[in-house]
This record gives sequence, C-alpha cells and structure tokens, in this order.
Amino acid sequence: MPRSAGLVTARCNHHYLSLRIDVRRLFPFLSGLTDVMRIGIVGYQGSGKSTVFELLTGVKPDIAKAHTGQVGVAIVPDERFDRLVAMFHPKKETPARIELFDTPGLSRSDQTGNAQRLGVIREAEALVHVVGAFSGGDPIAEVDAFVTDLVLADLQVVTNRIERVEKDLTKPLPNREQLRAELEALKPLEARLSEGETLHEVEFSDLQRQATKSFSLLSRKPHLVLLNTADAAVDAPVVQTIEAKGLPVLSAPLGLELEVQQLPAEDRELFASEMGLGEPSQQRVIRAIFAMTDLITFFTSDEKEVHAWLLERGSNAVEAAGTIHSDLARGFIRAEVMSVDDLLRLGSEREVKAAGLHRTEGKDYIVKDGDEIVVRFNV
Ligand SMILES: Nc1nc2c(ncn2[C@@H]2O[C@H](COP(=O)(O)OP(=O)(O)O)[C@@H](O)[C@H]2O)c(=O)[nH]1
Ligand SMILES: [Mg+2]
Repeated sequence: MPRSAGLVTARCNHHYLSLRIDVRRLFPFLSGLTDVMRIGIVGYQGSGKSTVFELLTGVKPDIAKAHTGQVGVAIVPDERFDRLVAMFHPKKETPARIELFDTPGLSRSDQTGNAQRLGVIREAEALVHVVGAFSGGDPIAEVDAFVTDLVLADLQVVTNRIERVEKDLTKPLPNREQLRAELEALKPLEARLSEGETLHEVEFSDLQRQATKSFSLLSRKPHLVLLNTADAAVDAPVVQTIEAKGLPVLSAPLGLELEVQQLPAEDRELFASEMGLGEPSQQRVIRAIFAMTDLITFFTSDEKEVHAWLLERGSNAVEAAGTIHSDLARGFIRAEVMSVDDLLRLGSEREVKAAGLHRTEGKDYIVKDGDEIVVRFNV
C-alpha cells in the first residue's frame, strides 16, 4: 500500500480504534501500549459480582458465559473530558474506558473447580474484589479467605517452577548459571507466599520480574475491596480492619443501587431517598478502580473528536503515540504538548501558545496526566 510522505497531523478517529484492537490481539506484548485495561471483578460465588458488573457496564450478565467470564465496558468519569467537550463541541466524543471482566466466583466448598476459576482471574490486570456484606456473613473473614486463595494459587505456580528448575539442575545443561540465578530469584517469593503473605509489598529485582513474567501473579495484582452492603450505612470498623491489611476499600449498597437504576426514571428519586441512598456510587467505584491502576489520561482534542486515552504512568511520547495508532509510533517525529488545565483556563491553543505554555517534545518525553497532545509523524 502506498504511504503518503510528509508531515501528517494525527488526530484520532474510529478507524484507528478498530485497527488498534487488532494490533493488540495479534501482538499481545503490545498490550502495555493500549488504552483499555482489563479489570477483573472477582470474589466468591453469590457476593454480588454480576450485580456490580451490570451496575457499572449496563450489560446483563449472560449465564452461558459464567465459566469463561464476560467482558463489558465502563466509562471513566473525568471532569476535564467533559469540559473539553463543552469547549470544542466535537462531532465525536470518546471518553476513556476500562474493560470490566465478570469472572467466575470461587467456591468455598469445591476447591478443585477453583483452580480453573483462578486461571480465568489471571487474565485480569487488576482485581475488584466484591465481598457480600448484605446478608450476615463475616466480610473480614471473607477477605482473608480470598486473599489466601490467591496466595496459595501463586505459591503453587512458583513452587512448580522451582521444582522444574531444580530437576533441570541435576542434568548437565549449558544454562546452569541462568537456572541457578532463577532459583535464587524465586526462593524468597516462595518463602513469602508460604507464610501466607501477598506479593504486593515486595520490591522485585529485574531477575524476579523476568522469572515471574509469565505467571500473572494473582497476589501481586492491584486489589480493591468492594463491600457490597445491604443499605447505605458504612460499617467503619470493618472498613478500617480491611484497610489495615493494606487493601483499599469502598463500601456501597450495590444490589440496592442496581434496583434503583432499573426503576422507571420517575420513581428513582423517591425510592432512593426512602432507602437513604445518596449519589449513585458508580462514578465513585470507577474512580477508585482507576486510582488503583497505574494509568494516566492524556487527551487529543479538536472539533472532530475529543478523545481521552489511558496510558501506563511513566510511558514516553512514542508509547503514547502508539496508543493512538502504531503508525504514529513508527513514524514519530515529535509531540506538541500543552496541559489540558492551561487549555481550559486560557480558552484556546492560540492563547496557550501566546502564554508560552505550548511545548515541542521528543521521543523520550514522559507523558503527564492531563497532557493535550498532537503527534507529528511521517510514514
Ligand atoms: N439484598 C441484596 N442482595 C444482593 C445484593 N447484591 C447481590 N445480591 C443478590 O445476591 C445474589 C448473587 O448476586 P450475583 O451478583 O449474581 O453474585 P455473583 O455470584 O457474585 O455474581 C443475587 O440473588 C443478587 O440479587 C445486595 O447488595 N443486597
Ligand atoms: Mg455471577
């Protein structure tokens, strides 16, 4: 296919979006460059996972997908995005989205089936752990039990690898040094896991990162506890006890809120006030999910489209360009950058330039949350 030469201004459109998804499927190693993150909704059976999934995505859970998990999309609320839309009145609005993944619930009684279910959970990049606190039960014990299930699953993976490496080390293989180093890297992780501790707080060496890359360690994934309560009351001692374990917690009556959402619009307000419900918690929950990830938001805005993109914190301008389209990364020349706050405050790109707040950045520029970017590229 002939490619146009010269300097091209990259603005995004839906055509780019569909291409980008194909690229991600074909080259999974590029997934760090995507702006869609997959968040697993996890927990025990009956805790309200599918209720949360439906509340946040508007997608009805499909029983046929219960074993493999079901994916839906939730929009990440962002005031800056709303203000950019109000400023540009674009033909198209594309807010940042995260993928929510309703995973099969673990069973408390049937441990054998749990291995397969945990395998599904491994596909998620971060965990929203729904704890049923609406009909008795002990939420703290439930959190402990679930975390233990994650730790034991990781322990099994790490131990299996250690045993494999130890076996290989009895043979006269050429890569013995490498295997020994891998063993050294894995042993402390095994020790920690066998004490029932998660891997959240552990600072990994390069070697440990390398050695565990393919494991998708469950007890290292970002983990948010969502207490699904019977009513609007927050059980502060329970919340504090879970927070003290180092896990962020949110408490919300999600089942009740889904009921409200499904009422005819004219009945919602009355029912919500009778139930003592405040603002719906969807936005609060999605913001908390977003906060536990390591993502930032950058924007591309004009009259055609205002688009919010998600990017891993610490990514450079080329990686940001690649999020928009792989061609932009390949042919990257420079990025023209201003802060959305400046743009909104001053009212136009011209004013931002006049104030000397518009910059040209190269490949190594580390993109900041709230950057407004135009990529110049040549392919
Ligand atoms: N009373 C009450 N029931 C709930 C709540 N959340 C979920 N449920 C009920 O608990 C059962 C299991 O919910 P579901 O979302 O399917 O749980 P999952 O197995 O974790 O997906 C369903 O019958 C729900 O209607 C809640 O907040 N309050
Ligand atoms: Mg379910």
